[in-house]
Amino acid sequence: MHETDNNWNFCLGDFNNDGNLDLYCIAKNCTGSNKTEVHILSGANNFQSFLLQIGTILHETNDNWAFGVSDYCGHGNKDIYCIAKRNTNSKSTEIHILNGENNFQSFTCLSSFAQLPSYVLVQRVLLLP
Ligand SMILES: [Ca+2]
Repeated sequence: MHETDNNWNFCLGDFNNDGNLDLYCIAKNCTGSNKTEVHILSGANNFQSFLLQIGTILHETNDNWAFGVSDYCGHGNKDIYCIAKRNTNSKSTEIHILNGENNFQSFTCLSSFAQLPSYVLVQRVLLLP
């Protein structure tokens, strides 16, 4: 992995469920895909190869954003929690959850939509085109 800067955030999570924590390197802007990108380094070989490099459905982000990794939907794949801290349309801290089931190409899991806390539901409505 090349040198990084404030455009990058890092989180640990087991992407491929092999028992080794992998390193999620999140490129917020100046990405080739013009989306927030995730580059996941394999913990099985001490982070010497990538398990996934992909542009997510989330637009480019900046220092107003923080990220975390956990299985929100309970499907066994880790989701990425994208937290918008300020300058949001809702004037509140927002959480956007990228679905780990399809390599972060959708927000949350529609199957569990009804179970989402109300603040996520509000955010989900804001995300609709
Ligand atoms: Ca792993």
